[in-house]
Amino acid sequence: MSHYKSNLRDIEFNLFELFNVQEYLGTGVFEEMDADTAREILSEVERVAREDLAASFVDSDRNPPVFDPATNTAPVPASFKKSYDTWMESGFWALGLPEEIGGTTAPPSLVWATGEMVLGAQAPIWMYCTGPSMGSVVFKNANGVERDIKIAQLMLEKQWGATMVLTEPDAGSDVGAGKTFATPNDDGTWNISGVKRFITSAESDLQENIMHLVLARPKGVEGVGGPGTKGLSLFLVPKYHFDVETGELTGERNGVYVTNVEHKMGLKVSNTCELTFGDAQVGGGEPARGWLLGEVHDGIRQMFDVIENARMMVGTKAIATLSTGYLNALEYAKERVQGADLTQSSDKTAPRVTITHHPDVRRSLMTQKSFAEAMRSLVLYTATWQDTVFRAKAAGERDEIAEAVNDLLLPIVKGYGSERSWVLLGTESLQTFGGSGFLQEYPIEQYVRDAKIDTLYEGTTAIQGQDFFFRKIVKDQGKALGHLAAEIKAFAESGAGNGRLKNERELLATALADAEAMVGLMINDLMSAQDEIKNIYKVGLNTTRLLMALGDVVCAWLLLRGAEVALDKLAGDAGSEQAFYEGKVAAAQWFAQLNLPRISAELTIAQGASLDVMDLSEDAF
Ligand code: ST9
Ligand code: FAD
Repeated sequence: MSHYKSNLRDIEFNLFELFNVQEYLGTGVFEEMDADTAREILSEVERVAREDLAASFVDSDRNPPVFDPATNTAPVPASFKKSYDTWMESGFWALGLPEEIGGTTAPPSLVWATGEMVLGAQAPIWMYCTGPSMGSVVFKNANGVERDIKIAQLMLEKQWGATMVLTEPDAGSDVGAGKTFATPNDDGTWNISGVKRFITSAESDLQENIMHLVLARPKGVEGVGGPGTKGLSLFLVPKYHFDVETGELTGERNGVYVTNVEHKMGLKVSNTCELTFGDAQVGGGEPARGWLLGEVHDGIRQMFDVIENARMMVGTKAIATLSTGYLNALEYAKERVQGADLTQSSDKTAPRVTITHHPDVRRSLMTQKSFAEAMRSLVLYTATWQDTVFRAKAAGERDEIAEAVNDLLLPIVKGYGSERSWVLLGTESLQTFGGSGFLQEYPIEQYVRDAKIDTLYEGTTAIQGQDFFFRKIVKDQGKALGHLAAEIKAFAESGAGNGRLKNERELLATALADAEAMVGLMINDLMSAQDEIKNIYKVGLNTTRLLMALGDVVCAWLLLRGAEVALDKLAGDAGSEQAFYEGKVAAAQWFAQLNLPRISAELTIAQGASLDVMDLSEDAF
């Protein structure tokens, strides 16, 4: 039986009942992708994910790849290869990629809806198969250079692997501290030298070639390669050399080798590699040759095309895991008989009941349900802004507000999504199983281990909080936040829910006002830092708090919008869907009632931020 429990009904609710993507599916740039086709794709991906991809989930955790230092290889287990091959044969990985290089046009909302199911069933498959999507970043940044366009096409056609190569032992969050450097050759190629750390998918036996997208600092070239991130360029460095015209491997090994694979807490089948470039002592000692992407030295901006997508991916992975964690917990709770109903607790002969009868278990289950559904809505809502960006571009225009709102939401998806999911998987989903949750008989302990990484890679939560405040709010001059806040305010002040959501809309209005007050407070602290520089520490003490607070507000709003839709359906004859819609209303009310009042307390805490903790001597910790 599959560990993976999908929630296709709720995905479809979001896409087709809440965000109404069918209004633009089958039209314009999405002419070939109508709503029926999208539903068929979703249904088939759900089946493949649940049956084929999930099949290797346990085996690939218990029998992870083993690094062989003699050959610098780390083959994946056969079970995983089988799942991977099934996914590649399905062709669904090409959804959303440019047709010019062999992709299939599809709205990002559909791509991320499929992404949830793949990432929930066996996340490393999505990660190993991102060669074609990184090919699309190569294509986008090729700057008209024929060779790079060809490479992008080959990455799709050949289904090569690819990696994003930023991190070094002394350059993690601080990417700009990277020391790996590049020197130009006469033939237009570059030699890369250095050691990168923690590189996902840098070695496996899944693909015939791997294209590494590497940030390195050009050396000895005037005008480029200065300090910090802006001195980094992006190089394409293949594992094996190939004929750029045909894609045929030449048989020559490039001098980029995996020199270690980490032993990790979770996500074990996803190889996390030390990657050594151009070391005479490693492999055959060949130089690591690569090409500068495009004709520009603009590496960090180019890499952020990958990072933005990867941050969305990480948030979606976390949320997908919470959803299957919840549904597994729910199934267990419906069967596990333990104790008597609380109303009969003094009667020692009272019948024993399933644990769903206990108030504390119901509290836990509804907390899991409301967060899983709120954050699914958050992912798909964000994706609909990406749809808008996509449609504008296809029409030869730019929708700047859609771009900015998407940018604003990304740290919420990644930072808030991963933190809430990882915590709830441990404190609620696993807890529902009692001691059994701690056992490997059930998938939850693996979910907890596999999901922790989501708060760390692609920028830790601290980095997401800073990105959110300094870049997405301050640098944006509050435009995207203002747009979103106006929509939330309008909903709170509307008659949505015909009185049934009145209390929750009031809670939403207060929470939004408190979160906006927190933004105001932080901006004041930032301004005051012009006179007293240390006041910037007060901002830094609150950036993660603000991210989490606004995450709660946006999630509550989305759930309440969903509840409004559900109430409309319930006003008619909901038939067999009665319980589904009642569940949507209940989850929204629960989320709002339990989470929104806390934002006022968060504001009070934020207002109390003082420099005491910064003035404290390190010895006092
Ligand atoms: C990693 C991988 O952890 C883990 C999982 C891998 C899974 C497999 C791969 C899946 C990939 C999916 C591929 C899909 C491909 C796409 C498909 C498309 C269909 N937004 O603030 P400044 C830029 S990997 C956009 O001064 P500092 C911007 O150009 C490792 N751009 O920064 C900016 O210039 P300007 C992940 C942004 O102080 C420039 O950077 N590691 C954004 O120099 C400088 O900005 C990390 O994530 C943004 N939000 O450097 C590192 N932010 O301002 C985390 C910056 O002129 N650390 N730029 O526009 C950080 O993010 C730091 O804040 C820092 C700071 C490095 C940016
Ligand atoms: P550090 O940057 O040393 O951070 C340590 C702590 O300090 C964290 O809590 C952090 O939040 C905090 N901190 C650091 N700087 C600041 C600051 N300025 N303000 C506030 N707090 C701060 N990298 C790649 O390039 N490619 C990959 O494919 C890849 N895959 C990975 C896979 C795995 C399994 C892992 C573990 C890592 C991977 N990484 C990859 C690296 C990952 O992106 C980094 O680990 C991450 O960005 C954090 O860097 P660090 O580990 O050096 O931690």
